[in-house]
Amino acid sequence: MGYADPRDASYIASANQPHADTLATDYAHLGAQLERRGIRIDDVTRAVANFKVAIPSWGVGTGGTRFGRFPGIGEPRNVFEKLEDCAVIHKLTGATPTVSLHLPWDRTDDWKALRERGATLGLGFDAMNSNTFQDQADQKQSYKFGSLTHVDPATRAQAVAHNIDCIEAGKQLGSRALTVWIGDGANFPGQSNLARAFERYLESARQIYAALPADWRMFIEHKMYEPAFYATVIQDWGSSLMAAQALGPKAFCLVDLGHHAPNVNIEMIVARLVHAQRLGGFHFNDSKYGDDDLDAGSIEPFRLFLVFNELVEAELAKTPNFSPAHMLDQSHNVTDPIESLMTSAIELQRAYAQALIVDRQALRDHQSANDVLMAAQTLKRGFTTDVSPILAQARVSRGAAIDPVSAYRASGYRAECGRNRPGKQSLGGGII
Ligand code: RM4
Ligand code: MN
Ligand code: MN
Repeated sequence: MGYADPRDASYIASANQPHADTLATDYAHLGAQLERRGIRIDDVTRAVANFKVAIPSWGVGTGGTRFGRFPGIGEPRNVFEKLEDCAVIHKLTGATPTVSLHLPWDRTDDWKALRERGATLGLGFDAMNSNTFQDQADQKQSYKFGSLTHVDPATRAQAVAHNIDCIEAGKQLGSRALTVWIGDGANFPGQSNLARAFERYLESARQIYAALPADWRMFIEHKMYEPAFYATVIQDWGSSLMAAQALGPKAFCLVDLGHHAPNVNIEMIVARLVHAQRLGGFHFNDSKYGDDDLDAGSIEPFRLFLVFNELVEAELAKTPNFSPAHMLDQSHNVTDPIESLMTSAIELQRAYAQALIVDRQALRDHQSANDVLMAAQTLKRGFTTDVSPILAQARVSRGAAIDPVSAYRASGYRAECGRNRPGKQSLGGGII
């Protein structure tokens, strides 16, 4: 099988060629349809083309579950190889110009070289993620019983120092945010003093916050359970918001869609955090039961649309301090991670486009008149419109692919990685 670099502009242009006429027809048809609703299709396309989402560095390797992991072909073996894969995703979708790193997983002794390689590939660096939910070989104190909230001050100090390290590395990469998710909590009632653990969290988080450069933000990520199965210290948006408000104006809440109980109304959480001006950003993914980390929009696309509906409302309301970071946080256990990440980035753009084409004036009028049925129908009409031609046209405007997955498959990139990345792949269980 031949190989063509899918990041090459002329490769993408030739892959687009057979689809160009169909796209022009479909786009014109949708344009006429939207015009009857008073919407200019090119405005929507432009907004979609400007939509960006960060790729999680840990998402380009094949994931697993606690029962095992089935490695894929040619997985990246270090952060430099991860960047290569991220560049494929970005060049083919035009939607993912940044990468979010996780330390120590992505540690390198040359941050400058990494930043330069990123720049060459057209990639920058989004939020840095700290990891105090696993022990590393060279570490003095164990996180078995917690990190930022541990009862032992030495363990808390070590966890704080690691977060400050992440900020230092991020500064060299041009990142401007730190995401803190801790697994701290209890597996049994009585194991931990629930009130004191939160106080210890605030005390540790204050030290991290103090190390943030002036133009950085700190994202506090809540999660209901796992690995703590009885009580997690930062378990929901209430604790997250209290912590953000206690820390100061650079602290924000991060909503990972998979970190809630099934059926929780996430779009309402988004609306409340927008109101509090503390919505820092998202880890997008999808789930059926828990923190499943499935591809965004693959299980509950309507929920994703409703989240984007709140974001569009916030944009239109010109909410102060509103610039949520968009990041994916997924684990690809049975698909090619590059294909899943491209598809997921596009699903976010789809939800955004669907929300943009909602007739807002009609919606307001129906809401004011208490016309429940028409309000619901007006909102849903955005969701039921096939906006695919807008998404494809937005990609074309960025020099990206009309059909990213088929262009990627035809390039032979994965097989080429299989040849260029020999060596033993990890066979251990777990999410990494
Ligand atoms: C957690 C959480 C964090 C991610 C880790 C790998 O469940 O979602 O954001 O860094 O997983
Ligand atoms: Mn997450
Ligand atoms: Mn998670």
